[in-house]
Amino acid sequence: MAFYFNEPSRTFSEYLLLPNLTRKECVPNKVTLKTPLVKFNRGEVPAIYLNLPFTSAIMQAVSDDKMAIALARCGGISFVYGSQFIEDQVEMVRKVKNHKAGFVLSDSNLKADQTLRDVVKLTKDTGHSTIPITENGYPTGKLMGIVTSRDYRVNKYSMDLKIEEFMTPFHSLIYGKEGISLSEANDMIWEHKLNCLPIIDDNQKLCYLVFRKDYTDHQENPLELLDVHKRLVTGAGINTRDYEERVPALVEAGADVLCIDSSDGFSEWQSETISYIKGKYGDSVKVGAGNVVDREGFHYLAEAGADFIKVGVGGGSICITREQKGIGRGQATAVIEVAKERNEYYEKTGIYIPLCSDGGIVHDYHMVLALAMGADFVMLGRYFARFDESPGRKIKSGGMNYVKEYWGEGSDRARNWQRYDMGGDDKLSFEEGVDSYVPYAGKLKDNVEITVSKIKSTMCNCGALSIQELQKTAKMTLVSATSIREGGAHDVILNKDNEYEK
Ligand code: MZP
Repeated sequence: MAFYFNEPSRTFSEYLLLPNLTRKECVPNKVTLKTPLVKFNRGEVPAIYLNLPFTSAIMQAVSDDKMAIALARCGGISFVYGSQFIEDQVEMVRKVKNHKAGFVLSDSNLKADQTLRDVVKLTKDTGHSTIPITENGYPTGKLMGIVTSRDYRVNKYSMDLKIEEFMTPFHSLIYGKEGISLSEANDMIWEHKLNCLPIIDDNQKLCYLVFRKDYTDHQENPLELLDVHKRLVTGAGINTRDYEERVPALVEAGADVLCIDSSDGFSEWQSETISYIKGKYGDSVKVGAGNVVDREGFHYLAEAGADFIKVGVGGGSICITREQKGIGRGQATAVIEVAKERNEYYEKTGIYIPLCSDGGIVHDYHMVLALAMGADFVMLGRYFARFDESPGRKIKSGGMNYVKEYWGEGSDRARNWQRYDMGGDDKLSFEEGVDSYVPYAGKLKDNVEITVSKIKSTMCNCGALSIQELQKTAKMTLVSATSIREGGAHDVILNKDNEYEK
């Protein structure tokens, strides 16, 4: 006979935290959100920590190199999506690892025989007014000069004027040599009153630009997640099909941690993939696995050697797996049960395996609930898809509102059949995700700062200065349908137009 759980599975919105004693030292700026990313033995420290408990979803519409750079700069980590050719994913990982704070790869370049018309168009298209002129027009070509808005007058010059006639030529430029530190570059910028310093290699090829405005860059990102070589940390998604080619390429490109991306991780394919990685690289390559929703799933992947385990099936905002296949579990219940198993596993073996709550986070407070229930970090798709740094297009939708594209990995658009692989053909036979829009929300950093301040504030109410303390001391209650209504503004007439000021 089938097994039945006695209780229904529940979502985050069905729970609330109760306040605990707020000690006087419980103030937001004393709260740390540092959290382990990979497993560790009792008494030891994990090889990788996150400074913020946020990871961005392994999705085409979420985690490319731009997202990975922006998130690592705030203290979290992205898993660059794996539903693309290996070389393309490797290139994205390389871009993150080669990113040097304050050192920018030029994205607006022209050749000296192009015209003022090309300059005006490029400036309009990119919004950038500093244009390096290279021999071949590529970002890393031989530097021939630079054009800025101070070099030409649109109304006075002919649009057909060649760039070589008005650019500042190489021999008049102040430049830095490759290997220069950011503080040395900034000293040159200040000494020579520059807005931008090009950095070149021994062959005069352009490497980077350093801008005056990026001077305070590092100070503004104190939680930046860096490896031992001071490069940004990034993850990468893999699948259970082409791992023998993909994993070595990603490791070679410098990915710090991998994660098997699958809608159902309780499978022998996941175990085989982990075995391959651990057999080839030992513990030097870290790999997360998932997704699971119960004790057995967790135990299986823990024994298989996963470095962290992702929890969640069917709760993603773009996910229709539950409707299509009748598989899944309310996200809160899944996290609570898997966390119990993880804690028991830790008691028995002395190995602490971090848990990631993946999908279904709608409100910022859901993140605190997930952490309090035992997750060490959360994975977010919809949340990050709304920002400037996500790969989806920003589109105007009626009135003044903007939206961004957000599509599921199981949608016809992403066609990530490996994520839904049942060992059959290499195709997606039916959709498990939708193609959608999310409201545009601006810059990642601005939004993450607000979310973090909400989380810290809640933790202070709960009397917890760290995630670990929150997990030990949180008190939670289920809420009734009617008490949910009580939680929002109710029984008042909202003053939307500031009537009283008129
Ligand atoms: P959310 O943050 O948008 O609610 O959920 C993101 C998560 O949904 C991803 O991390 C992934 O686990 C899952 N996902 C991605 N694509 C699909 C799909 O097409 C999906 N069904 O469920």
